[in-house]
Amino acid sequence: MGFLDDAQTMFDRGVSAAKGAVSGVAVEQQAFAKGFARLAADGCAQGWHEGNGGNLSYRLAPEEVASCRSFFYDNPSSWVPMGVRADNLSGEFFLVTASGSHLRNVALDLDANAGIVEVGPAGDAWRIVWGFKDGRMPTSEMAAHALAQSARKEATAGRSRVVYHAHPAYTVALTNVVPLDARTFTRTLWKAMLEAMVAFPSGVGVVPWTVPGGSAIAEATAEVLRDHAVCVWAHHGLMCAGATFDEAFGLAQAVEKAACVHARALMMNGGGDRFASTIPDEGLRGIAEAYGLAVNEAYL
Ligand code: 2HA
Ligand code: ZN
Repeated sequence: MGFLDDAQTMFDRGVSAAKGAVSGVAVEQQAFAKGFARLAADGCAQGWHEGNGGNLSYRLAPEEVASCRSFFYDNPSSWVPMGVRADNLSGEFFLVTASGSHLRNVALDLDANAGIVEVGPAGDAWRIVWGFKDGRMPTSEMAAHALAQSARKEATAGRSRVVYHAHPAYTVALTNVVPLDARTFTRTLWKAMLEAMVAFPSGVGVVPWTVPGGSAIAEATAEVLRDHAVCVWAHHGLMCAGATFDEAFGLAQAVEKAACVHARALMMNGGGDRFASTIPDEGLRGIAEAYGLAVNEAYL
């Protein structure tokens, strides 16, 4: 739904639709918002978002904040504590999916199923400046998104902007049968198929079963994301990050493809993991050299 379809809600929040209409391209029509909606739809097409499963956040660039400002509510919401703190997010703006929203609906109605929050000066609270129509709120995993965004911003000198949480089935299934240490889990995926190491040379970290939605999973995930672009949540899903929507989505695809190959190989092999052939250890080093990858040496 375009913003003019819902002018009454906008007026209720103190926004002049007329002001927005004459001062730029609607938020929904801007490239970052289209990329956000497309990733949500693509994740659904993969079968990774049953019901309201999964969530997505994007850290706006300063010029994107500038081009959205005329559409922001005149009266933002009051500040809501995040339950975690990230100094380097002070003053940042995020487009985030709404709590309870089904990702299949994000592209159809962005300002109901997502919204933009501003992070406060202390990096420990957010307020709504756009979207989250009809009293919606940011995702239940807002704390995890905040600390993940913070960790990846730091790890990539500010390049990373997208954090994506999905429930891909083979990745989740693998957490039932593969030891949950990062080295074993990473090598299992790397050895399943060539593209795995190419896509995630820093490997994947794993957070053992943790109740979602709070600061515990947020802190454990941020610890992993300091030196990995992907964090697997045992018996739940994965959280991954990238500079672009393509990068984050491609990572999730590569992890899930490798998990799928390994799972199918186990099935073909009667359940055992002593395969007739795998990529040997020297083969992994060979991939790293051939592609010039900044590979995590501890996992070779
Ligand atoms: O329902 O995926 O992790 C959203 C989630 C919680
Ligand atoms: Zn989830």
